[in-house]
Amino acid sequence: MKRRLFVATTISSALAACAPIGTALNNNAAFHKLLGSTQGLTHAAIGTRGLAKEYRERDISAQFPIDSLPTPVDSRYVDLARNGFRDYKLIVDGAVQRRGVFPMAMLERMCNSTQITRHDCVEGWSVVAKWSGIRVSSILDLVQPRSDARYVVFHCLDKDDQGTPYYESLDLHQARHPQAILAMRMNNAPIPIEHGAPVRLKVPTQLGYKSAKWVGRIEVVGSFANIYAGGGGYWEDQGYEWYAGI
Ligand SMILES: Nc1nc2c(c(=O)[nH]1)N[C@H]1C(S)=C(S)[C@@H](COP(=O)(O)O)O[C@H]1N2
Ligand SMILES: [Mo]
Repeated sequence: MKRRLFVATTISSALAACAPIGTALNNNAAFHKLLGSTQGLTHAAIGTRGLAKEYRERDISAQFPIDSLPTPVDSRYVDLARNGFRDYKLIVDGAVQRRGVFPMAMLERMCNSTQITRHDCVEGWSVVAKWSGIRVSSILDLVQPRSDARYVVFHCLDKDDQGTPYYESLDLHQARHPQAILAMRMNNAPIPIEHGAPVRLKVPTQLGYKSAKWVGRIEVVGSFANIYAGGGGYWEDQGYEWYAGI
């Protein structure tokens, strides 16, 4: 137990110290195995209690790379975009006491949480941006997860070339982290289409792949075992860690 705690602490401080998460490290199988073996413990120890560092306006990066599956091309998304997303509605359903339908006007009224935080992509780049949005916890307070609820799944509107949609998930504790927001604004403007308009998740305490773009529906579930390949996320289904804490 003592040894595991030591290993977990060493990993978390190593990660905190290396600003861009290095590709070499992340491609290192031994590192992944180590991280996997301490995953539960690291999560319990530091995962959701700490806050990601908040930066100043002058730290905002001039460029923010685009790094994802292609922007959705289906007619639903294209029509929404053409209309400035005025007809967009966020659906929140699953293991909730009150299914939620949040039209754009309501989301805009709820948009009251701002952060300037760093985005760390697992491929080795990091950038700072300002995000404004709605705390995921505020959405959860409204729909009220049932007692069997454990995870919040974010279903996205983009698909890969096999037709598999992007998705991500957080457990309820991570979803209630004060910096976990459904962002609607990036650097003082509506989120650009290529960065996930009209609504994307921003989770600065975890690696970039958790910050799902183009969120269309949120599903609260007891287990994600039966969703797509059961890994809890598009990249997790291909072997990435579900817990992606920084
Ligand atoms: N819907 C969706 N969200 C996504 C992705 C994606 O492919 N599809 N890629 C993830 C990854 S790996 C990163 S690093 C960030 C990149 O966000 P950006 O394109 O705004 O830089 O989005 C994340 N969210
Ligand atoms: Mo990424």
